[in-house]
Amino acid sequence: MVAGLTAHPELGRPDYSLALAQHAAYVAALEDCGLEVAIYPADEDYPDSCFIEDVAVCTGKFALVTRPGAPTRRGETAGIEAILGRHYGDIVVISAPGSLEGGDVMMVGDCFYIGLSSRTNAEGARQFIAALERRGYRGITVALPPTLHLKTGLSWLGKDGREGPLLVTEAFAREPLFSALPKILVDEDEAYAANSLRVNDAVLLPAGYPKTAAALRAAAKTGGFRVLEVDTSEFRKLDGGLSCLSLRF
Ligand code: CIR
Repeated sequence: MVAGLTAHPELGRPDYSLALAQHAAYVAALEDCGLEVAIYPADEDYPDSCFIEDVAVCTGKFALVTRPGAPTRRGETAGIEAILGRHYGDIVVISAPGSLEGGDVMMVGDCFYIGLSSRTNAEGARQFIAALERRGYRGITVALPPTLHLKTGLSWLGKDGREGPLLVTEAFAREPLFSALPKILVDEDEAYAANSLRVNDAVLLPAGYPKTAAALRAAAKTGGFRVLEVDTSEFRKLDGGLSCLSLRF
């Protein structure tokens, strides 16, 4: 993973041992939230393959195998269909010239928001929306401010399609599509914390973002969740966050 893509080389090269320890703590946090976690072996040919969220989207009714927009990541999908086949009978695969990465997909109940980014193009989104609509879901594309993925800038903290706040940076909060959702704003200097993760009764938040942690703890009192901080500093150096490291279903 130390050779993964990054738009922030100034953050330095990841410390591999520390990354492994952080990954183990992340798995433990997911288990603490009541999840059963399956861990797949590293694919040494693809340093970004630890960011497994980008190669698939798991819905309640079907799974999608994506076609990553980053050329160096395209081969990561090779093994994913067999893995998804253990859990899903219905699998859709994005085909060329479409591209889509799971980091651009945010699920809010039966509606999937799809960011159009340098990794996800209109054709990839069109194929995904067609698959969603055939199964009774909705898909909506979102134009993005300059960023890697949609979920780089926001996370929906609701559960089971029920109302919940959007944890969001100022730049993403201006998007009219999200005007009806209650929001918890993330300060620009803590923007990385916008990629947090609601799992059952908990919100996982990257460690080291005190203003966002305080805002979430305040929201937790009425929001019906607890806040768990998980350190992902080494994955941040590769532009990866909490959601990127797993597929949840
Ligand atoms: C990449 O640039 O593709 C990886 N280094 C980081 C991917 C992060 N994935 C995500 O936000 N879903």
